[in-house]
Amino acid sequence: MAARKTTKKPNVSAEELKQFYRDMLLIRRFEEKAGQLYGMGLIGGFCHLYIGQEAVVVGLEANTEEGDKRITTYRDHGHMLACGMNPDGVMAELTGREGGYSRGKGGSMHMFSREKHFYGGHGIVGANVPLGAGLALADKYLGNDRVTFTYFGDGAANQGQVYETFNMAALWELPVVFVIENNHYAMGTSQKRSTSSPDIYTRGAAFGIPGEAVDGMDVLAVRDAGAKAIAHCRAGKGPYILEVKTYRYRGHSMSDPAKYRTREEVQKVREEKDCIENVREMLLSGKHATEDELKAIDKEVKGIVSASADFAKESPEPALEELWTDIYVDA
Ligand SMILES: Cc1ncc(C[n+]2csc(CCOP(=O)(O)OP(=O)(O)O)c2C)c(N)n1
Ligand SMILES: [Mg+2]
Repeated sequence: MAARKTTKKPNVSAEELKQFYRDMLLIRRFEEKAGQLYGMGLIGGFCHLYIGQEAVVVGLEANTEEGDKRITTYRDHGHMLACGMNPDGVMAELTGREGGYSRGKGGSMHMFSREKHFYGGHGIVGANVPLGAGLALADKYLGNDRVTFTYFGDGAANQGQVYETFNMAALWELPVVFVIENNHYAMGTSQKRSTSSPDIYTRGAAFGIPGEAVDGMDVLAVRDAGAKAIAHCRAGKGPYILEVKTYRYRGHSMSDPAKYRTREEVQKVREEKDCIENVREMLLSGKHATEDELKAIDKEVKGIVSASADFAKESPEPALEELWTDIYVDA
């Protein structure tokens, strides 16, 4: 295996590093299981896996506080787990069961948790970006110092509504971190074929929004960039753009012929940059954890994921009457 680039003197405790390892592994194993259930026909419709991108949400969640908000796209299971939503409820929603976060009526792309301040789960590319600014506007109006994370992709970053949102967010100095998860592809279209400038983080310049790019395969780099972005927003200085350079290992969705890139390209990133392997090596080489400790974490994670799959299979399908609920708010 090729040598990995590791941060020389990481400013991180053994506990924090182990937590990162565990949280990223939970997302990866959860997504692998979701892929299996999809293959078995237990998950229907669309399903977009987050495998490869785990360091983005785990790194950014590290500095969040109670009441901070997050909103994202259809590639959303990792965000849910990272903000502490229950894997059972997420998996049951994927299988369309009553025990799911939307009582089985939302599926992969439409889950929400008021408790964890997770506002979806949105299938329309770019549409969650103005909604994220709206969440931040609510906090500004209420006069608290909460921050909203609005996640979207490199493809979405080419949409007009993103720039309308940048304008208003800057004008109103909204506490929103725009997180561009640049995995270099929008479905089968590479960034090179679709995007005039490779540095998406500079696109806030016209609105006076500061931005920076960060290595999204390095959870510590993401954590640190996130801390800076959050501090900026919490201090009332307005929005911030983080372009997180990442990579998805699986197809765009479960039905992706994967003809737009080579297996070798994917393999190379996996071997040289994988965010979980990076942390594993840091833990072992820095003697922050033993092989046995890591095995225990792997076992714990596997247990949580397989319990979530059991829960999702055993939970009943929603009753017919559920068709008439959750349409309007009860006044
Ligand atoms: C308005 C709109 N146009 C097109 C689509 C179809 N579509 C779904 S995902 C996607 C690609 C988006 O890529 P990106 O923003 O880079 O996010 P990623 O899938 O890489 O996470 C497209 C074109 C859609 N869902 N909504
Ligand atoms: Mg993309």
